[in-house]
Amino acid sequence: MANICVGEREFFKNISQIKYEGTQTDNRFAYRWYDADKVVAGKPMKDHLRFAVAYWHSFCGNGADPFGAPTHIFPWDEKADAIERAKDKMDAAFEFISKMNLPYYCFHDVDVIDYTNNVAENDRRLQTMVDYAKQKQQASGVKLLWGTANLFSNPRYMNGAATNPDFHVLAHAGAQVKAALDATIALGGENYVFWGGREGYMSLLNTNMKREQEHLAKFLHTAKDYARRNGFKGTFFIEPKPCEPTKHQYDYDAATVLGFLQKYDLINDFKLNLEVNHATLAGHTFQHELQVAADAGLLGSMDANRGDLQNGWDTDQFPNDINEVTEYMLIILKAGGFQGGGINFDAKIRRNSTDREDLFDAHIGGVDVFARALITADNILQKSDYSKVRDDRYATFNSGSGKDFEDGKLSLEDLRQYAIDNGEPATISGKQEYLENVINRYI
Ligand code: XLS
Ligand code: NI
Ligand code: NI
Repeated sequence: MANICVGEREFFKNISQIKYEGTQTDNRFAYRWYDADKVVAGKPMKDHLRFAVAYWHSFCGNGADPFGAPTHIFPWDEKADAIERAKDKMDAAFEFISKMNLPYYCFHDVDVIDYTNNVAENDRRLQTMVDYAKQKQQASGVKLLWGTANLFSNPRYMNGAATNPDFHVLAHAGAQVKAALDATIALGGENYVFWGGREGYMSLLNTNMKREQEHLAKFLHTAKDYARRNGFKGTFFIEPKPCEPTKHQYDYDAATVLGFLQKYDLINDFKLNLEVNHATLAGHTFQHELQVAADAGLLGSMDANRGDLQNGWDTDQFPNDINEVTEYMLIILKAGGFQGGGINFDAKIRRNSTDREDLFDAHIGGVDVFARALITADNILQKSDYSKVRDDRYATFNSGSGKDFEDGKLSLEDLRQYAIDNGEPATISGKQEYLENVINRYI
């Protein structure tokens, strides 16, 4: 439960704290499904979901796109002095998050304070804002789910950060990560994210892919060692994405990152932060990415959003499809939840969603769809034969020759003999439509 935390100016006027009112309420500014302390599948909903608000989309994203100027004109962006402006923005952020009654936030260094091209000055600026954030966290009870460094917006990163062919640029990335780690540690951040938007290539003609990937691994080791030496106990997350802004990003998808972490001996410190719209950009469902991570024991956290089914871009819309999200929650519940992370709304309201209250509608919808999906998925697992239908498909491996095969006891000749002895297999249904109906039945 967050304490409402309004700064000198109230930015979201006439909206009080969002509370659970149940499905019958007519109040638009209420949760219909998210009842934070209600116990589902053995623990309170808030402990399953661990919602976070993303600083960048909600308080920095101004609606500008490659074809047009900003449409979201923020009152917290008015003052001339960078620190004063940053404090107003932080007041707005904590007012919003505490009014939403959500437990966490996430930020990039440059979301919190504008950076210059002077490393020492940037460190000072961030430190000032860390001190301010500490007060805000304490007053509101809102915590930092993860911090990160933006290694993609500054023009110096146009050829990559840790994978830049110029060591000089890599060193600047190191300076930035050091400061962002210091900030995360100082604020009690529970995790730290690496998303490598420019860690990839635009053309292989000018790229030594092997060397760049080795640099990336070395960079991650260096950052990890620094953070551990300085007391960081949390988890490092890699956030996969196949492309955009680069043509090809090295952290393409969950399976690619898994291989990378194994190859470079990073698997014990790093887990995955998966994002819905990144999965679909990679040509996967989000369920696929979740399952790959869960099976590898790497399901760390998720960035919640959705893409556009027609154009396939990284549109970062707020999640609202209950069928889809129920399928996510089935996998997350079966995996035993997130390892260290939670659900960060890496989503933005549309360019033409220009009312201040639109940000509330967006987050309320996102929170409720996950809460409802959690309840639905738990019901499916408790009350339906969903798990049994799936398990039963593999029943022939539970005993006899199937079990022997799993145990590595059968040769190819043994398989041949079994085929001869047992004739043609019977046809067995995969039951997909039935299982799809089960999902709908419990929604
Ligand atoms: C961009 C990413 C980014 C990361 C944090 O597509 O989702 O926002 O989550 O750097
Ligand atoms: Ni993204
Ligand atoms: Ni993201």
